[in-house]
Amino acid sequence: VTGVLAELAAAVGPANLVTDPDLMRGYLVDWRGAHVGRAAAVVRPGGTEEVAAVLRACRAAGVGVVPQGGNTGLCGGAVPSADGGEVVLSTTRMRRIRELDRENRTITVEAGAVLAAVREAAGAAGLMFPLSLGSEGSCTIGGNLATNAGGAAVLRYGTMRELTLGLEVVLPDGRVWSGLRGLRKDNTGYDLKQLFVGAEGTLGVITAAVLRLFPAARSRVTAWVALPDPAAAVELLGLLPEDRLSCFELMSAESLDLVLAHVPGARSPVPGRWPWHALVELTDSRPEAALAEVLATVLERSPVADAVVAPGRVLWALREGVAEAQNKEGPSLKHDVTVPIGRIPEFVSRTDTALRAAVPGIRIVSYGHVGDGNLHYNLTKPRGTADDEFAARAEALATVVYDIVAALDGSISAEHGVGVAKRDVVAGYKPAVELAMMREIKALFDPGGLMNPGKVVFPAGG
Ligand code: FAD
Ligand code: S2G
Ligand code: ZN
Repeated sequence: VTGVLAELAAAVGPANLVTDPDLMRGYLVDWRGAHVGRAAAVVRPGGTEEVAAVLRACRAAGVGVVPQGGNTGLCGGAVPSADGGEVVLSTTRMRRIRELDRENRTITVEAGAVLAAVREAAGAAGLMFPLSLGSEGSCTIGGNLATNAGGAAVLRYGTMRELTLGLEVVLPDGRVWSGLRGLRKDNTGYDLKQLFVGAEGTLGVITAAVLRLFPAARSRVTAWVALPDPAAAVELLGLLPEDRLSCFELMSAESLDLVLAHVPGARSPVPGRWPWHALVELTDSRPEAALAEVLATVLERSPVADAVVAPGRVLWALREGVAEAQNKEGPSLKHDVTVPIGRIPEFVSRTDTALRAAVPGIRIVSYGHVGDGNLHYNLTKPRGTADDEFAARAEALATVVYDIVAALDGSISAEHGVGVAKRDVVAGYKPAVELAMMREIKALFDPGGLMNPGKVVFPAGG
């Protein structure tokens, strides 16, 4: 690997080739500390041509490359393996917003641009980029594309897949594909950009994208509602006006309990103890949309037990607080699942029952984007038990969860992707022909298996 280091230094400039173990450390561990890798170096290219030079050099030397953006991924996809022979390619220097085209309602950004900065740039132009994740302060557009990120506004605006019109990608052999077209219609052959959205860096490095912009929300109302059960949540969801509903997040009592215990100053918005809670947000591009009245009318004839309208930032802080709060209670066994929306109640009752029987005292931290059928069904150990004892049951408990998801025609990874964390288990829930097609595409673009080695799919026969 030392031979290639000189070439990498030449490609990105010595200051952007990091080999010092202390300086590399942050790039080698994921956000949760669940995945730790080793690397020969971290390279920080400043632009597309430098990325191409890096990939050419690594390919010639047979060195694996792990693309990394904000390193907020939750499946270990952005950290290298433990063998120490790979190079982490950090896009964080490539953060320019190249162009905002108001008439075309598009914005062209580089892969390392942070999501919050892109949302801010759209807002400054009186428009909106709607992707909304708790990690927006650190995650990058390249990572959002590579994981096909979802988040809170999917039910209104779709996932990253629906928000993207064009991509610039450096292929594993160093060729640059400039597909930065801002067209809503372009039927001139295969829709190649969609191969790279959700590929988690296994088919090439995304270096720029053309993203869709939307009218800004000029009126907004956010409410917190107490609910007796998930069936009431699904019934309420069906009563809300689809053209105004932008977010519908469900939370179990255990999820809120963790936030109240670990987020300073957090208070439940509704008095009393309720088994389920939901955050509901309506928006409209017209300033005088009288959304509070619309919401009040719906709530009156819905099965909610209590409801309160409050400033969005207060309620969102409670919702976004769950991710961090879980980390404070020992290992969070995460299951980022989705089922057809009407089957959420059946999924919850069947899986809760099975898990409470298997692990008495287990805490089921289930919350998330039920508006689009996605639930973060995360498990925390019973109070007073040892971390490693609970973590040792991860595989068996995941099988219980995923078998029920599969029985309900759902998916065992809704928005976070596969990475290494779910690579093996996903293979068990996909038809053989689908796995074969994915491997054939991987072999076509990256015959040497050097792009993000070991992530998402095993090479054929691997
Ligand atoms: P990284 O973690 O750096 O990388 C993620 C994957 O993309 C890796 O496989 C990496 O190799 C690849 N990659 C990164 N950049 C590139 C590139 N330029 N080209 C090719 N491949 C690349 N996710 C959701 O979908 N919805 C949520 O609601 C959500 N909420 C979150 C809340 C918190 C508090 C946290 C910590 C995470 C959350 N996430 C959520 C997960 C994570 O933020 C997303 O997956 C995000 O899109 C990752 O972006 P990133 O820049 O951090 O990517
Ligand atoms: C969210 C990320 C955190 C988790 O907060 O919406 O996507 O624990 C999640 O799953
Ligand atoms: Zn989420």
